[in-house]
Amino acid sequence: MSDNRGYRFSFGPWNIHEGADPFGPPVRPTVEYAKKLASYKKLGFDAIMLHDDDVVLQIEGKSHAQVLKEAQAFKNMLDDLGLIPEILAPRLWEDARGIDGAFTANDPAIRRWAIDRSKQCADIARVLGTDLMILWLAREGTYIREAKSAITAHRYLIDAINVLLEHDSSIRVSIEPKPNEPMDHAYIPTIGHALALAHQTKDPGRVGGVIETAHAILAGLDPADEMAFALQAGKLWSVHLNDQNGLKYDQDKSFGAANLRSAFNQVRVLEEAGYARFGMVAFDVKAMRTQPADKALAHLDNSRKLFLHLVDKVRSFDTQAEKQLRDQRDYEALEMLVLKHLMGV
Ligand code: XUL
Ligand code: MN
Repeated sequence: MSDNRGYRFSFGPWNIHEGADPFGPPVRPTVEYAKKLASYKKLGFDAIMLHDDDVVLQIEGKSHAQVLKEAQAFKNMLDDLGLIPEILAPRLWEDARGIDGAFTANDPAIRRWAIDRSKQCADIARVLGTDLMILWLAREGTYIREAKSAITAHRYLIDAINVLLEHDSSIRVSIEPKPNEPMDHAYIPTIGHALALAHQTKDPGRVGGVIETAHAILAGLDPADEMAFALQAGKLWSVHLNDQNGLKYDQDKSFGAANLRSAFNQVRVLEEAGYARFGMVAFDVKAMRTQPADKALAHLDNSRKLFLHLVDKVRSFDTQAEKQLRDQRDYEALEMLVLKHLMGV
């Protein structure tokens, strides 16, 4: 049994990936779904993130009864594997109808479809036994500002969340902010936006956030501070740890791979808040495109191990010296204390 230092870890089936990018085809064969699921426990993971169509394949066109039946069969399979479903998310962005956004589409028929599919997603979550629904608002934005009314679009988002809260009295909705990609301008770019929106809904206590490292960096913000903002409000309901090399496309690099000190500070803020008691640590990471197939699970293993090393680093950090240096306002020495601790010298 591996020592997870009190944490529970999660990832999504999409984190085992064929390596395709917008400029090239897949470079690794598709890993059979059953094999993906079988790899979780071997890698030290207890939980799984899911989209509605990860649970019920080809979900569109299936009757509600059929969807719930397949969800139950999936739940039984997870139980057999000993896997906990962490979150469920409606994958609205892969349907052609959502091209101009789903909840914020100008066309009312598309908005209705998005809400109906999300309500169904809440029903699947209930069958699976999770109350946490993630909304990554992928295409809720525009390529050009003139394409939609942003004021109306934000109200549509609030309306959609209200419908979900009313539909299921126990569901919690967790918004995953991201400033861009696939859209040029996304409507909910930061956790500040997400929580402000949460407070305008009918039941703000059931609307929170999930912070992804890369998304915070893409917004030009510090991921640890974004997490701290949500934590102090009791609103950090999941994290998608990964890494990102500056303002580029969403890289989903292994946790800590680009900026170890930033990763240390993310773990530090989670430790300070006692996050392990109430949340799971999900890694939204992808193997490098150039990684051969036989080693294309290492990014998950490495992210989890790196996280655990950093937990040890946070727990063994000399907080007495930290306090003294803070009191002395000797920030150069405090910085060196951190860097030398990370380097082990
Ligand atoms: C996209 C992203 C998604 C969500 C789940 O950038 O992070 O994978 O985490 O829908
Ligand atoms: Mn994510």
